[in-house]
Amino acid sequence: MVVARIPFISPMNVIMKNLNIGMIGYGFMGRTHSNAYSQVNHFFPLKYKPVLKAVCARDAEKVRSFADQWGYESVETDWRKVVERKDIDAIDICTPNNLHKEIALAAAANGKMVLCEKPLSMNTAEGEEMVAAIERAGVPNTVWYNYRRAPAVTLAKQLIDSGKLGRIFHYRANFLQDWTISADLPQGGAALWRLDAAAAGSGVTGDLLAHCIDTALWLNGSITDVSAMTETFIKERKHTLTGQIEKVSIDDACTFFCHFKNGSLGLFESTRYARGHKALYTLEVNGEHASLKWDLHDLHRLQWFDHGDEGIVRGWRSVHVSDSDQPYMKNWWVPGLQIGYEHTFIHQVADFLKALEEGKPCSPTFREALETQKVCDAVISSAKERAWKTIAS
Ligand code: 4PW
Repeated sequence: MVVARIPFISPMNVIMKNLNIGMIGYGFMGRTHSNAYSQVNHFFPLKYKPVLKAVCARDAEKVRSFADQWGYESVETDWRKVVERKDIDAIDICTPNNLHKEIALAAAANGKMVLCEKPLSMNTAEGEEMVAAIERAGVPNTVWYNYRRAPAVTLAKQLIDSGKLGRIFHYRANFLQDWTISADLPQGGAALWRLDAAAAGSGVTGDLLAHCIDTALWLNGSITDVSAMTETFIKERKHTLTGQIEKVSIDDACTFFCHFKNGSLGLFESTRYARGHKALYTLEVNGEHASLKWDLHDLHRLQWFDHGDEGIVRGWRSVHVSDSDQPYMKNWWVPGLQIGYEHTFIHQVADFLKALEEGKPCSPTFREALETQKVCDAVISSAKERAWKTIAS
């Protein structure tokens, strides 16, 4: 790892070491990550300071303009150069999913830390190769499953781990959108790679349910088997790259049931055809003593029902997660004030840098994210074969 020789003092009086970031890809996620790197040291006392060293994309003019806007020191148009650069410590993979494996393997071979956008890979086989390469190289790694780090979701984890819910019976989650309903929308190319199976691997399963699965595995433990159905509502779309009408091979919608190892039942639904819903991620956990609910559109609130409350006032409580003893909140404003979606990414960078400082892994690591990939693969093959599928351990 190359670390700058000259330390400087942060506003929080911590001696800092530069951590030079080389980001590959610069779309929507490139912006969320760049913002996180820029903001993190203003709010979290950390030894490491991310430096926006290089950003890489094929279009030289567009990547230069992105670099100027976000303050990257240099640009590259070939990702292989970035992973080989001696002045880069960490590679951030923000490309479409079909490039994750190749870049991660090359980054690991060059001894770089790797932060990879979700889902980890196109499929389990690729994910296994990535885990092996990263672990062989022994480089710090993480996958950007950001919703774990919404303060109310992290609080849900604390409540479940404390045993307050008791035995868990049910876990259910939805991720609903409506942006692909028009049959005129093409597939493929820069903005629409999520609709192209060759670039994305799958549709809503890898893009949206992967988030729900990651959170579920974190909150409620392993999934043992799944039964799924998928649908592709629009069967053909023009492909942006070829100009031809081509078959659509992604899943537009997916619903699945599952068993968790702890004996609870899971129900998950995702679609890009729920008219009126733009990005509605909701989850609910029902336990013996208590239940909790969370909704991305009201991300600061955790709905909480405690059966132990006195009968005459027993009911659902809406907990506004903004007090300084609640997860991440002491680093922000004064109690009662809110933060938002972009902060989940800042929290992930803060946790990654803290883990680096302490020589610990930052969850979800590649190995942990591989578990989500296995569930996604089982879901897709269950739907295809109309059969229950066991998750390979
Ligand atoms: O990762 C997901 C994206 O691909 C996001 O969390 C939401 O859904 C917003 O855009 C898509």
